[in-house]
Amino acid sequence: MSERTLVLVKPDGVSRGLVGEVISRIERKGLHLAALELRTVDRATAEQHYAEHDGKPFFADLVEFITGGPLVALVVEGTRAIPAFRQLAGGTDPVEKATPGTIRGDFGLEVQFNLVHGSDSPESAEREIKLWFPNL
Ligand code: DAT
Ligand code: MG
Repeated sequence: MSERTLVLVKPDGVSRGLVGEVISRIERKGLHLAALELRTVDRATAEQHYAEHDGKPFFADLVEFITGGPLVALVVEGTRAIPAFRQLAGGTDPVEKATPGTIRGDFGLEVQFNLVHGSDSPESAEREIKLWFPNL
């Protein structure tokens, strides 16, 4: 059954010129793009997006980072799109958890600068797609 997930190419991915690489991997996996936009996000949206991490020691840096430059927001669609993109992205820590062959494993070094976001559950995907693309 087809489902949708919210993907971000975070500001580090944009500044490093990896937007095409990420989109290429999404398309080669067989997933489809349902929405795509380059945008610089405000603090309120960033805080809502990462609300589950409010209060954690890295929260302030995370919001600072994600609002610090343009990012690319996408809605990606396809069979098992949510776990499929998480698989493409690799684990949160690009060195300790993400394996080579994944986006983070191939291009990331630091946890904070791990290049991409992908919704982690159907509930998160619904919430995040509403936040980023309210008209979709
Ligand atoms: P993911 O992005 O794999 O879903 P997450 O939801 O646990 O990971 O965390 C959201 C983001 O917060 C993550 O992509 C990078 C940052 N982050 C997580 N844990 C961190 C830590 N220990 N130190 C610094 N940044 C962290
Ligand atoms: Mg997460």
